Amino acid sequence: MKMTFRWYGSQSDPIPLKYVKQIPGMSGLMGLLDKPAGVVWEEDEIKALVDEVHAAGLELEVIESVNVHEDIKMGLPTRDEYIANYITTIRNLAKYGVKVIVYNFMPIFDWLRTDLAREIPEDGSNSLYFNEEDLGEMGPMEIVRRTAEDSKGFTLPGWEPERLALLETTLKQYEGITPDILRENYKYFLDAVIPVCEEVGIRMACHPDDPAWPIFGLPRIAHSQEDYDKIVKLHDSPANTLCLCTGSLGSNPANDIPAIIRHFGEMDRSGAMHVRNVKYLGYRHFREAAHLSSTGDLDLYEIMKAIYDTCPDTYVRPDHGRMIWDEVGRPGYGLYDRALGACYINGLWEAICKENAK
Ligand code: DNO
Repeated sequence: MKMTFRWYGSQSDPIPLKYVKQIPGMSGLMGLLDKPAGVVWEEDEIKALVDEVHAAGLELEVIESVNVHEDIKMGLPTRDEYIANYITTIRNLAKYGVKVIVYNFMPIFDWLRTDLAREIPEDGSNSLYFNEEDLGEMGPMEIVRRTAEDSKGFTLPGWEPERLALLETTLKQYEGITPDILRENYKYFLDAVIPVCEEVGIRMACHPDDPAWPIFGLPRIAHSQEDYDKIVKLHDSPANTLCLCTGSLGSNPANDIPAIIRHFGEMDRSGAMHVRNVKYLGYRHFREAAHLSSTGDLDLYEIMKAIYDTCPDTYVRPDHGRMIWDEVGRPGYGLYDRALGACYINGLWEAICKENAK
């Protein structure tokens, strides 16, 4: 396992890389450049980021959120030009030592919450929260407005303003796109990019739908083991992998997370992992919890054991943390609780390794 940390770049992330390096056992980042979907990530920009990360004593082997343009997902004639750009980005990233690209194929919305700072009554911390009932009242335009308003001025992953500005039009364009059509468009994309990944030594890792069910009537095709079985078959290759995010998949209690990790770990399809915990509050109603198993409903020990047994070399990052100790930061991406999460995951890992070495 390589422990990593999501970081937004020195222009946008209030957490200095020096602090990230000081978290015990941190090997590197799941980093990103803040770029609109569809554009090429230029070599000089990638080099500048890689140099900065290396200078801090960290690695940059995983890049997150190279976002797929909506025209690719919708299968529009313009998709070929965006796929060509994506391929150039893959080649550019490979030149600078990137091994895994975490992306998603969700229409319009990446992750979605109805409250970015719901107080946890037990201890006064707060975390990201979702209640489908609230969503019904809000509708897509309202949720976008509220999310932007509540983000405390920070850009949020997957909520690029230029993309969401076209929300109404894009929602209309998706009418008639069924899950099967979306999958066909996905295959078209994978058939183009995966051979390039094989050539340059990069693995694509598909992030699940979050929450793990369809929203606003949009087709969503990556929220269960069955969905992912179809995705790996769309283009069967060791470069066509998954980012098994425990909290996203785990928002649906029907998903058995350790079993899903074992299933795809055994197939060598775990490109990267996001590890976090979820607390169920009702039907399609949950909040994010501290990483410690007993504070939520996922069993982090069983999750780490499944990783140890089936994909021990995968990249892991502590996913969203709560806001604690009065930290002011990007919702889900503060320093303190994610650092605690990393330490806890490392502790589980050490215990599992020692137990198995006996
Ligand atoms: C949310 C993140 C996601 C993820 C993207 C990858 O917090 O885990 O935004 O990075 O879905 O494209």
